[in-house]
Amino acid sequence: MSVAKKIIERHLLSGEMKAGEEIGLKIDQTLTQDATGTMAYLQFEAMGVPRVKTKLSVSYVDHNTLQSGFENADDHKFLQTIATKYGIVFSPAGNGICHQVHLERFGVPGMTLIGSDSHTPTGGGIGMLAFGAGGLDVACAMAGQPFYITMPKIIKVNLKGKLRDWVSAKDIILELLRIESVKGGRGKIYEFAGEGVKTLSVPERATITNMGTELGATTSIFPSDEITKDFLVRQGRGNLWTQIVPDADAVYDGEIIIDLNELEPLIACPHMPDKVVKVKDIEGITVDQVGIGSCTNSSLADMLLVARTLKGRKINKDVSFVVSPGSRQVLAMLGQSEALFDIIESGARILESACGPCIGMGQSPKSAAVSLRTFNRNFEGRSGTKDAQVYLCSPEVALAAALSGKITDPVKYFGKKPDIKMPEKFLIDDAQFQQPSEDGSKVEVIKGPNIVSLKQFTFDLKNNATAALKVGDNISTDHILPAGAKILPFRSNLPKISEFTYAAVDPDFAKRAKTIENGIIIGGENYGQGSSREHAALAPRFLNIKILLVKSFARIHLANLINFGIIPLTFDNPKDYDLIETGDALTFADAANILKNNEDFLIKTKNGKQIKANYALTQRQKEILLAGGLLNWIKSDSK
Ligand code: MIC
Ligand code: SF4
Repeated sequence: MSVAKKIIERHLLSGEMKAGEEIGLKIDQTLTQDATGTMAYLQFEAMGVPRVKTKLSVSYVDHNTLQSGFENADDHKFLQTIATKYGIVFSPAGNGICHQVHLERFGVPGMTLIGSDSHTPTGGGIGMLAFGAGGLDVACAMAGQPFYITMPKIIKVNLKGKLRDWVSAKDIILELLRIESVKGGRGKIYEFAGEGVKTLSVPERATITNMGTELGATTSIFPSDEITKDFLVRQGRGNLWTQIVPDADAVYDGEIIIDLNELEPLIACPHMPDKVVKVKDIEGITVDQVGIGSCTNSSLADMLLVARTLKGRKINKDVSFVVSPGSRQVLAMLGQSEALFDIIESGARILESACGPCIGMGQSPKSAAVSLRTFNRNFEGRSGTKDAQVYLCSPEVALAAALSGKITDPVKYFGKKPDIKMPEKFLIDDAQFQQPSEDGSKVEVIKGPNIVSLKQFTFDLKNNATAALKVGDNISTDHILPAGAKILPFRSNLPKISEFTYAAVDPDFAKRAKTIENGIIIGGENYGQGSSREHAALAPRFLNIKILLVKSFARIHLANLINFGIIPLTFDNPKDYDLIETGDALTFADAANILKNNEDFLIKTKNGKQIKANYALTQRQKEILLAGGLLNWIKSDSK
């Protein structure tokens, strides 16, 4: 058996480990972050469970840390009080980015983890089976419910050889993105194996599993081996290590071979993480901004590389260079050595240990800027500047650009790579994690004015709907509901945030949708890729969207649509996409009856043509839709 199958088998509550079948998994740990967490905890609260039933649940504040109004601070207080009430560890702002901190202080090989953030598979770097999910699915897991997924195919990524100097883990995942594309990973777990695995440290592995998300993968995982043990020992958690390696005769559903010796520095061009080219092929482009950080490249190893490389050098005067260490531990350890001094002296701007520029929480680049970032997403407008050209690359490539002012191949630019020595022991100080109170019954949950109560939906679709919007392929949840410093503070306020739905794609969408009783959105391939934000389903539902009809869906968004009672349909014949335009009136038989009786979903277009739509839903998912969403279903007798 593969590593992934071994862990799935140990956590299987329902279904069979056959690719394509629905399986229910027992979840050991959960994590949330503040941008999705407020909604997740409101939903958990509505379930009426007195205390979380997981082995460990952690609530992080790392996204909405810019407090330019009362909203984010209201959310933080709510999260702190609800955590202590219900048995959740609270990690306040300043502690660091959830995935980096979880790896350092909480991750355990062989355990299952779900998080209300799409980059939760970062935990795969330490041998966890970790999934991104909508906030409501995380709330359910905290209440002791299974987590349902379609059993993925397990793809072996066979790493051969060893990386050369200035080529890094980021280049491995960029290479995989080049090969597989942003939709290539759907329905798959990428399991890393082969000789090359032994040459990669836990943070390097985590860089790779983190960005497996950009492939659309269900998750990605590395074995738990001696290197994992070494990491845990240095973190003072060696007792939690267990070996989990594939059997010698492990069977996989496919194999991809990457020869690390042959890899060169790579870079993803605007505006998709899979638009990957060799750095040397686009050398010379002038760079305005460089950012090093985010949950994919903010570990101590990354930061020490930055410090050692910048020592005695100065950042190009035309480059705005920002560095965000991933956690308090990383920042404190930089402060203990000369490393922080070397970074500051080079001309860098040091940011808080948080998501920051990765989610447009500050540091939006200048108009039409070229920005090189070690982050994981470069969707159009995500930086906060609509016409910015954002490239994704390794810290090595970012450093060469920050110093030279141009896109530059670091292999040629730098000569020998500095030797980075990791400390024997990490600085361990867990004082900033707040443990929940023993008896939560007396704890008051504080809800400031930014926390707006949940809205309950019902299934009220009959036999007609109007096409409220038509969009193309690879629509991300950043397109559906943008993030950034101006919109993120309304994540706990559905009526307000829904006004921004599709704002950058069609500024009139929200107003128009509200006037339609039953709306349909028409989409292309891989609809809903990217972030796990359930607001990308909730806000459209609030605006009366009842059906999504697309060529194909991304996994987390599909689950979120069902959770909030939106019927997810796919074109039986993708060419029928051309038969519907925005504003068209569409008719069909009674929608509830179609679902109940398993009938074909036949849609009559404005011109009288008939379109067949498919719905690959389990009985459980149909019941959820007919109940008006997961929260209603959980509370109803049908469960
Ligand atoms: C992101 O990287 O897009 C986010 C912000 O971390 C999201 C979660 C969110 O939208 O709150 C994610 O990746 O799921
Ligand atoms: Fe935060 Fe960016 Fe990571 Fe999302 S991808 S969790 S915004 S650092």
